[in-house]
Amino acid sequence: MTLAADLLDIATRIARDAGALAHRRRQEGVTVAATKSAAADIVTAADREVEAYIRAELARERPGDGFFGEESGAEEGETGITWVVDPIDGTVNYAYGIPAWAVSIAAVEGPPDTASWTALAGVVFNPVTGELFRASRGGGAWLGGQRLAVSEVGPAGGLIATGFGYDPATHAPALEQLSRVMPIARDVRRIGAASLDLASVAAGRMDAYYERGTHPWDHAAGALLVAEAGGTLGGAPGGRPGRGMVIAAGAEFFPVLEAVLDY
Ligand code: LIP
Repeated sequence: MTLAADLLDIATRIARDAGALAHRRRQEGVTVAATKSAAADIVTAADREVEAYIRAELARERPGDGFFGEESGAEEGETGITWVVDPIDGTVNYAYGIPAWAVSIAAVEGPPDTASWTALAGVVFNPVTGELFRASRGGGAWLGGQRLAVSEVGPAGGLIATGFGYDPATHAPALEQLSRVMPIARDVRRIGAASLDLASVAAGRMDAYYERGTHPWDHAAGALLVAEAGGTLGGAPGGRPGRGMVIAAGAEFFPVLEAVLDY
C-alpha cells in the first residue's frame, strides 16, 4: 500500500467515527461555546470535543505526524506529514440544524502552509447524508464506488458556489464581485461549508466554487478532491488556494471565472 493510500484509510476511519460523534451531539442539542473572529463566527462544544477525538486518534495511529486543526491549533511533527483538520466545517449550519456540515481531514506533506504543501489524502464526510468523499494523490477522487469528475459548463452558464466569510469589512466588495459573477452564472449557491462546496465541484454537482477568507482546514481536503477529479484550483492571481482566495472549477470554466472575479 502506498503512503497516500495508507493515510487515506486512516483519515476515512477517523472521519466516520468523528462524524458519528458530531451527529450524536447534534441530536442531543447544540450549545455555542464561544465566539471567535466575529459574533457570527462560533465554536460549539462539539467542535472542540470532535477535534480532540480526531487529534487523539491520529496521535495513536501516527504518533510522529504534525497537526493543524481549527479549534486546537498547530503542532509540528517529525515525519514531514501534517494532518489538517476541521472537525465541523459549516458550524453555523450545524448550530441551526441545517444538514450541510462535514468533517474534513487532510494529510499533507511539506511545510504546513497552503502555499507549499502537497496534499496526499483527503476526506470530507457529511454524517447527515452519509456521503463520504475521499481522494488520495494520484488515486482519484471517489464517492463510494463512483469515481468523481468535474463538470463541463453548458451554454446556460455555471452553477457557482461561494461564501462570504465572517469579516464584515469584506462583505461589500464580495457583493460587488458577485454582481460580476452573475452574468456567467446559471445560478449561485451559498451552502455554508467550503469543504462540501469543493466536494460538490469534484462530483460535478456544482460547476465552480470561489471564496475569499477561508482557512487551510476549510479547503485542504476539498482541494485535493477537486484536483483528483480533474479540476483546476487557484488562489491569489497565479497562485495556489489560500486565505486571499480559493477558486475551483473545470479547466475550461476556471479562466472565465477568474477573469470576472478580478481581485
Ligand atoms: C466556514 C466555511 C464557509 C465560510 C465560513 C466559514 P467553519 O467554516 O466552510 O465556507 O463561508 O465563513 O469559514 O467556520 O464553519 O468551519
